[in-house]
Amino acid sequence: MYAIVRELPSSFASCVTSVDNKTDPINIELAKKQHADYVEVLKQHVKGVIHVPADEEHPDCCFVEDNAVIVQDLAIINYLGAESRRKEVSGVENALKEVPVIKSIVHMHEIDPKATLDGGDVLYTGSHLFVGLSHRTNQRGADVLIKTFSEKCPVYVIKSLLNFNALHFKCIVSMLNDHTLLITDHQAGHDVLNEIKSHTGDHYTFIKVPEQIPSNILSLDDGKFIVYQQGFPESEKVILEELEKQRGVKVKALCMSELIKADGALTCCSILI
Ligand code: CIR
Repeated sequence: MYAIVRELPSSFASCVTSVDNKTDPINIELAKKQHADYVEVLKQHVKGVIHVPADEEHPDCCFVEDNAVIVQDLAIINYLGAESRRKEVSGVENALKEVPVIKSIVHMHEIDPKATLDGGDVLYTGSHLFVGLSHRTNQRGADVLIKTFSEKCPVYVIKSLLNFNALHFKCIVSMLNDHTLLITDHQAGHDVLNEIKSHTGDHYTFIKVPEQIPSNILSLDDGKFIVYQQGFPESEKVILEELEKQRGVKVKALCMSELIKADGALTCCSILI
């Protein structure tokens, strides 16, 4: 497995965010350190890490997950929901050209100029691809994924997220392995769970975590090792009990406080291929 990451720019504090950071502004040096710690963990668990240099014109550029969706050998370069982020994708596109398994790259904007989509709204489990509609991802964006990937795997559109205040689908649900998902134990999570079940029956086991932010974990080594957010003791209890103790998953907590201030989750800082 390869990972694409992008350095955190010094302009990071000008990112798009819904968090009110006035009283506790983003500490850039700490953010860079937290991001570097994340990359260090990745290095120990993937075959190669491809580094894309930071782009100071695009404060959110380190959130590479949003830039592309990849299924097997085919990559779509997204047209992001936030206008200020749309031009950041070229750096990631260049990196994708270096990855041997990627055989073709298409551009969402050329398939449908009205489609918008952030990769944070897409969960590809290996068996299914789920795309959540959100304030960033519209139906036409989801339609591009259906058109492009349906021959490779079933694509399901999840609509219930629109009733809630979450930025992305993967702020609510993330993957441990191809049969197990972590989901937030709030109404948004319950609705998403029911929608996923309506498409896939009992294919997935769901592990419910009490808080929203820690429902986004980074799963590596086919789910045998995970990174989770430090600082959420209620959810940590579930992770230690149900993942580490019961399933033998190796776990690592990382403090990503400064990235959380930018609405950043754990999955969003890498593209895993
Ligand atoms: C944004 O609002 O677009 C960025 N500040 C955060 C993006 C986080 N992306 C993700 O979770 N996939």
